[in-house]
Amino acid sequence: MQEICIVPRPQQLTPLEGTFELGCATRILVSESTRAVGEYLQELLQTATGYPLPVMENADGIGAYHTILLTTSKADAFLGAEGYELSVTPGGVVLRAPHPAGLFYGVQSLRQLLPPEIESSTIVHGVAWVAPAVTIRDRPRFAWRGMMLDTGRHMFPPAFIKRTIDLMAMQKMNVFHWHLTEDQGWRIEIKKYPRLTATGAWRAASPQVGEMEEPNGIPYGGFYTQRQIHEIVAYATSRFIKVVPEIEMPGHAVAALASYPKLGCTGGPYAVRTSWGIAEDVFCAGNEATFAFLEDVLGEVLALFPGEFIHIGGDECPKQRWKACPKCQAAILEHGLKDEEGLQSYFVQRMERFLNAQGRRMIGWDEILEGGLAPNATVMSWRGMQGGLAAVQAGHDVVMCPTSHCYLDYPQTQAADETLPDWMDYTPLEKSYAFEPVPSSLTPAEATHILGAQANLWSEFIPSEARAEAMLYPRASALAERMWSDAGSRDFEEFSRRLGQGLLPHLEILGVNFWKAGPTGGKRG
Ligand code: TNX
Repeated sequence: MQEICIVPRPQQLTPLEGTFELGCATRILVSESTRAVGEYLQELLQTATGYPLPVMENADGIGAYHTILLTTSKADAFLGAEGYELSVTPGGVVLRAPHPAGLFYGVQSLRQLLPPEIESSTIVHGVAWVAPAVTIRDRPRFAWRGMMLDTGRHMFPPAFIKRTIDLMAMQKMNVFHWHLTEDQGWRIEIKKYPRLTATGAWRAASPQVGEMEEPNGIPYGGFYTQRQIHEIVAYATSRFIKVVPEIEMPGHAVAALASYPKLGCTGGPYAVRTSWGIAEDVFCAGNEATFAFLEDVLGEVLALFPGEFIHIGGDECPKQRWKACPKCQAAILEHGLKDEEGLQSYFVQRMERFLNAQGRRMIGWDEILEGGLAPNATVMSWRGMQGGLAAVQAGHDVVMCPTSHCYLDYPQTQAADETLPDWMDYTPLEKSYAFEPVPSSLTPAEATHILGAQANLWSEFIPSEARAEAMLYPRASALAERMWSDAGSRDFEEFSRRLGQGLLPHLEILGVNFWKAGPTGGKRG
């Protein structure tokens, strides 16, 4: 019997005798609540097969010969918000889940059971569209299965964002963390502050390949219009992916300062940065105008992103400027704060109050713990697991994405690489796969505060889409498995086989430039 290869690994899988074959008579049966997923499946299967695969209403929730039934009726509630049961037999396919999201993930599993040519964007003749008979019962381990893309350092066009969303969905990831503002570029249109994109989206140069400074003399920039963002959020929603926007504060804000210099402690002038690394210039925390500005910006952000979480950054905010700024020092006195760390904490807490009042939850990088954590904040732990651990113990929710396993901008080859700086640690596929988001010191009750994990792609050294894909895949696939599958199953050899025989051939046909290790050291794009 042929080995069944699905990534991420399903919780329970039982191979059966025989196969199911898609044919020109195959129909997709849905009810009102499952129609959208049915139409998604139709689209997925129609292009390569050329079969009509009509989507038909069938209220009784009972399959018929040669149908693919998608139903929520009589589904096992234990499967939760995202779990599903898939039964593939020679006579037909039944996909059952309590909620449409579960059906969507069942569709992703069914997709991987079919020959990889199913991914073709044109009709393929001469392929038998068979799936091995099997029953699968599956549900995710974590609710937050994220991927972050830094569009501040380098811009990726909307079509690439949508493609990334599709690939995330295929691997059952459900949070797209969109890093939209940086020292080197402000990428989101804000109607009230047009200079943010007129000025802040453009830089005079970027560092040369592999360098932190050394400008290359080539102007660079771009931004997403609100209309494009609206469309991308809708696209993600149709794939059960929540979009978490990140607006960086108080640091990583030089592009905003270049646009509105009064928001900085020195008043500028500032230029959108042309080098990587941490900037000393940050938002002035002693100026009411800063808060008014940020609340206006977030107001427009909230209208575009309906999801629960808003990311406010909070990382890498040097305190030199605040130390020398009369307004910041006055604010420390006025609010009875201890020092500049206290001021950062005041800043973040004030933004949290604003977001909570609008019915949203705030998330930030683990530096938001310094000087006292905002009362309801969720922490994204990147400098190791320690910040996340401390936050959980203080009763906060946490998303784990330590540099050690989850930073996919780090090299995956040990060979010298002049396109990357030396401070990045070697992070091969095997290392990402070995990731465990829940520290063993947590009690089961504490562990429920670990919402999940995330793959992060910072883009200082990722100037192209091809390069982005080479860095993301398949390491993101390894992390996707750690986010979805049970903690117990972590046999790297077995995973590699499943990846090589299952997911990667699909990605190949989708034209994904995934990393290929080998004598040449892989494609860099
Ligand atoms: C640290 S992770 C940063 C980013 C850089 C990244 C490079 C984090 C919150 N801050 O600004 O892009 O390292 O790996």
